[in-house]
Amino acid sequence: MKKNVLIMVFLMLLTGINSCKQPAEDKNLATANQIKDEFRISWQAYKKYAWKHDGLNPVSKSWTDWYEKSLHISPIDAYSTMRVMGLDAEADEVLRYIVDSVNFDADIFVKTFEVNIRILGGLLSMYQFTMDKDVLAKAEDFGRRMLPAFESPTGIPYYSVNLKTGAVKGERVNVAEGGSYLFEMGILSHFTGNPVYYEKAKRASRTIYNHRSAIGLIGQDINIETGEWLDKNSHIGCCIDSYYEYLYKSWLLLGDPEVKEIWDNSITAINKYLIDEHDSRMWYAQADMNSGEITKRIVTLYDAYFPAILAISGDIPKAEKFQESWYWLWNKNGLEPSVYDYGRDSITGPNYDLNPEIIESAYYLFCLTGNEKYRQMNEKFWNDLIKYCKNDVAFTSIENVITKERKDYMPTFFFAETLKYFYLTFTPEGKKFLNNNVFSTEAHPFRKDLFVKK
Ligand code: DMJ
Repeated sequence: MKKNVLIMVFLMLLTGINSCKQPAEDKNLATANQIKDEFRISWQAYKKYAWKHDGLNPVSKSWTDWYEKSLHISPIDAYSTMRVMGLDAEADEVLRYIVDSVNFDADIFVKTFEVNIRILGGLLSMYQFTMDKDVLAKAEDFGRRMLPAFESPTGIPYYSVNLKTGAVKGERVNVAEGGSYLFEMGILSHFTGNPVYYEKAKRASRTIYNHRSAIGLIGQDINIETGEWLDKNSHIGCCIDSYYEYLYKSWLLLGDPEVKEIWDNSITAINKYLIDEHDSRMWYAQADMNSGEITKRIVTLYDAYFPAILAISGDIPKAEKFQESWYWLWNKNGLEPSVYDYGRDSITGPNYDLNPEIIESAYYLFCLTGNEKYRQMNEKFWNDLIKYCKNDVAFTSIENVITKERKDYMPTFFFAETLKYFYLTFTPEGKKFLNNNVFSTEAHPFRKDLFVKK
């Protein structure tokens, strides 16, 4: 009898101890499962209302194609998230569809930058998950169709290229459009053994770097035929962002020391001239590339990728400080506006299009600092998305973060990036995943162990 009582007390104590630890872990797992369920629901809506098209319009329950012919961007972008979430049946269906039914021999002009990060990046990541030679052949076919864009006098690609004829258009590009190819084209060269892709990408990035000012800053827009700067505003945000992102990430994955040197010199100039403490918050301002004088105290929500880059490149203090500013901005309205003038405390672009950057940075900071507050940030962002952006079939972009008026579009990066970073924040494998992979700017993950050892 006495023995039974002792066993019972012991069991009660054990349950008590567990119940102190378990609820937080259970809650995180439940959130990860909820995110996965929401992915599945949105994917079903895409399949029901937009299958074979580029994107879903969740309010009108219809579809959008970017060009005269569909490029199947949603499934290509969604694939790697399906694999990360273990949605293997959905992933296999996409794989079969892309291999058997998709053909890029289309007489259409496509935006070189966008198809690189979404289509080429998506296909390369599909290849990495499957090692299916047919997928690599698709990726190489697509990469080959992009190459004519790089035949400009400076080596910086034209704004758009015709996938069938190789004709090109658009001499004015911003630096993100002109210099964000090192990663995907480097991976394509690595997988195919053909160096031409990386060489073209590197020439483009190097040309941009070589046009830097005496104080080491670059501008925003450039003429790719003459190399003349058409917009001399220097910043880290929208329209320059992934140029910087790919300097560091490409070095991390592919190990080219010349690219690391460009990154090191660039980040030194960025931190020297663009950091702007304003109302006790830290921002990166816009400045004249020649004088370094601040020209605008404006940020775009794309700039929120920068805490993630600062964090993986080792500058945790600045990453944390900058992320705090974004968290503050999000909490003003419960979603973040696309353009914010922090100098005047005024929203100048009120839309929010389900963008991932602030969520991506919270995920990186959670993994790299271990601080629970970053997971809580993503919990807050997730709950706000559920509250303001979810409708009866999927999620939709927001016209105005103050009124919460809705648009009728779910961008393809919502599948590729936003839901992936949310999920990885809450699943127990999330930290290890960041440690073992480098994400493209579209969040397609690539395993470090398959590439160059530095
Ligand atoms: C994505 O398509 C990519 O991350 C790109 O580099 C810029 N941002 C969008 C999502 O906001």
